[in-house]
Amino acid sequence: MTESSALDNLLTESRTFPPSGEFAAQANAKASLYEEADADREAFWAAQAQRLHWHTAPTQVLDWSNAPFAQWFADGKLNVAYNCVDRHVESGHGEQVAIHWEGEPGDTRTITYNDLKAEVSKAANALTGLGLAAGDRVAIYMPMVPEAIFSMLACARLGVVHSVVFGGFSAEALRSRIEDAAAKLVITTDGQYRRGNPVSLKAAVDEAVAKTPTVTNVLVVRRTGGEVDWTEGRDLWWHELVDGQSAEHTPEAFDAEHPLFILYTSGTTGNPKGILHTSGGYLTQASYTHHNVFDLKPDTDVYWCTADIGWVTGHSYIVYGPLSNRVTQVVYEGTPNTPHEGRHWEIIQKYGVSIYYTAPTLIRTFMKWGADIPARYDLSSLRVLGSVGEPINPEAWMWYREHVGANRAPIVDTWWQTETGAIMISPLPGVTATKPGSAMGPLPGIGAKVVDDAGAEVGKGGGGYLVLDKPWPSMLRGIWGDEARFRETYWSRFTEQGYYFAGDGAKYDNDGAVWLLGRVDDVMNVSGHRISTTEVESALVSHSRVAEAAVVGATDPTTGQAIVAFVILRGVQPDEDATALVKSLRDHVATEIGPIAKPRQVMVVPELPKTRSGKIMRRLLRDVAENRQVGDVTTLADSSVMDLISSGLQSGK
Ligand code: 6R9
Repeated sequence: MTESSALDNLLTESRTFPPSGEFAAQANAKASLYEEADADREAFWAAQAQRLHWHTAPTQVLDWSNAPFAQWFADGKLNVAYNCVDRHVESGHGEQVAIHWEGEPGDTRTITYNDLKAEVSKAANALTGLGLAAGDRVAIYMPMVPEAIFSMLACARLGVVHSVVFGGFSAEALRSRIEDAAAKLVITTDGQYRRGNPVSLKAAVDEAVAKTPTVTNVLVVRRTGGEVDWTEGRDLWWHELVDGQSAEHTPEAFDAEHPLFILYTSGTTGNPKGILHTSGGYLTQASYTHHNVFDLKPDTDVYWCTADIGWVTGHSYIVYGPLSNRVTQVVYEGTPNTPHEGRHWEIIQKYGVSIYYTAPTLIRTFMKWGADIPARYDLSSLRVLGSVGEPINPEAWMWYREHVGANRAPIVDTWWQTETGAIMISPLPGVTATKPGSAMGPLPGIGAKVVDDAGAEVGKGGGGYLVLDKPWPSMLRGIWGDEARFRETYWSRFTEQGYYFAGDGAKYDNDGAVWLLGRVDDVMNVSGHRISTTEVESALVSHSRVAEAAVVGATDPTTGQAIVAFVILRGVQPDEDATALVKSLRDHVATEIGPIAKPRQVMVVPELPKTRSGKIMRRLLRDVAENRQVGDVTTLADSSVMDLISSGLQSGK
């Protein structure tokens, strides 16, 4: 969404949806949470930490003396996997279904907490047998199969740090992440289903680990049954190694600040950043937010978060938050239109899903497919709807409310980031009167503000940058191996005030509700996935035919933003087939980064618009990409460049 269209919404949006008395009466969250948190923030978080089982209860809450490196509950000890699995078995819920797993081809698995405990214990024993110990790193490169969740929890159980790499990423993206974290083990599958077809995954691992000497083993789950190359001594089948292990494993307690995972996310420059999260504070906030924002009732609800575990939403709202709260949840392996466009609604009907958490890009896709599709299914079990990943436009919000939520289920638009670890800004169902398109306000215990360039809070109706003005339990503890970049990226913009700079633009409306307006840096948001313009540019210039490239995110009705690339070719090849070349450039980006980074359009241009200091003026390229009149060109080193670009494009070159 462009800033001006969001502003228009904001000025015209007057609809509000107060919670029903019926919902409010049964809600987990009460308005008093805000008062409690305001009265004594640290005492509030100490109380939330009681949601967890501590082997050694913490006496400390926040230590901010070494800011911006926070410590939360530092003298406490816990085991994250014990909290997500064993304690539910010990409290008599071993027979409760933890996961209703639905494979893309239609196969299913039902996993109870007893099963989960056995599977995680076996996997933990297997990893120990491979020589892994607390502090080591493991890369998990898998589709949405149950073993992906078992693997994450097995790592957590052993204090081993996992780095989940999205299964849609390329071998090269996997390689750089393995290398950065010096991972010893990669867990993967033979292949994965993509829109009904099995495709290889193991081959990408083979390619990646050929160049990563730290990796001693590759553990492979058989999923599609496709052919795989095998390196004896290095490669191991899951069913041969893990299935025969003992289902008994005693969890050890780790310090609250013991690292739990690294998750890579795009930055404005250079390589992806390895965002580091630790244990006690992270789990406290994941659990607290999941309980209050989704109103989870563990005995009756069926929850479904449609994210992939390759993203932070999958970490915090499929694995850690929900399982710590003894959820019964649906995990779906596949795409929403396989084998038909009603697949999600069919799954909701089948399992009686009551809480559904998805992304605006998917809601807009559902809108495109038509409201008659959800209308064919019984969705009456749904009672809370969530949205995450990008600003949700009011039209999509209203469609979601009407056609999915029957004008009854509250919608929670949840703003947060890989770096924040858990939800930060969101309405509370049963408490907050919502507005279509607004994330409303910071949760109890969270400090967030909209500030101007100088760091001063803007007034009602004002816009600026979103900052987080108080440390929070699930905050990132750094960028793996790069302290300077951590300080520079998040803490150098408002040093004086000590604010965390989120990189998002935001506004207050006249009632003080927060409206997120998208990134203010060179990070694009495509279908809720963060992709940096620089990353795609680097991929393009690594192609032999490209001399220079500039990439912009153009507004797209379905994906939020779409990648549009402008390239200058190296030399001229008279007989070159332009269509074939553009295709090869798009494919090249998919190979280098992954299919999600494939540009929607590649435009071949003779020049790029640059300032005198050589900075590419993406704003002007965005005008071209969005078919707008090109804006102010006075700061261009050569003001005729835009004419050259536009005329070249019109003549179809
Ligand atoms: C959880 C997640 C973070 C970026 C963030 C912002 C955008 C996420 C949003 C939202 C508006 C929401 N974003 N949720 N924008 N409203 N409810 O998505 O993490 O992948 O790290 O992306 O996504 O721009 O800065 P991550």
